[in-house]
Amino acid sequence: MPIDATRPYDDENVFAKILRDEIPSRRVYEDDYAIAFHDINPQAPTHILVIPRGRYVSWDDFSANGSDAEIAGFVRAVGTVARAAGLVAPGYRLLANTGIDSGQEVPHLHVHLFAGHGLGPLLV
Ligand code: D5M
Repeated sequence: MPIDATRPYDDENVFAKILRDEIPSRRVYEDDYAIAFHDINPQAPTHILVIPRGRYVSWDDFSANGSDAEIAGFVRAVGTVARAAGLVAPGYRLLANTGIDSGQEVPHLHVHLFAGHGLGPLLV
């Protein structure tokens, strides 16, 4: 069920639990601002999710209310994950579903990092 990007933060959402290590994930990266882990239902040969450590529902919430340090740290983390995975030369795609019409399901900001042969044209 898609979520409303303007709702308040829910500390029981699945990514909050992953951040607290209450449920397992296949982590590939972590620093002071972000963690990254493999998507449980991959839509591409490589499908990694990068999330901020802070309590932000969506891209909208984060871009409006995140500190400059959090925003810079998160953006750098996304790039670091892609570089560490060797994805810069072959290429990759980033996506941040935001709110109901996008189909966002988990109410903690996440950037999808897709890579691998055959991503195809961007579909909207
Ligand atoms: O994407 C939410 C994404 O989150 C979707 O691709 C599945 C993924 N997901 C959901 N639960 C988990 C766990 N436990 N581990 C890893 N990945 C998970 P959205 O943009 O909200 O539609």
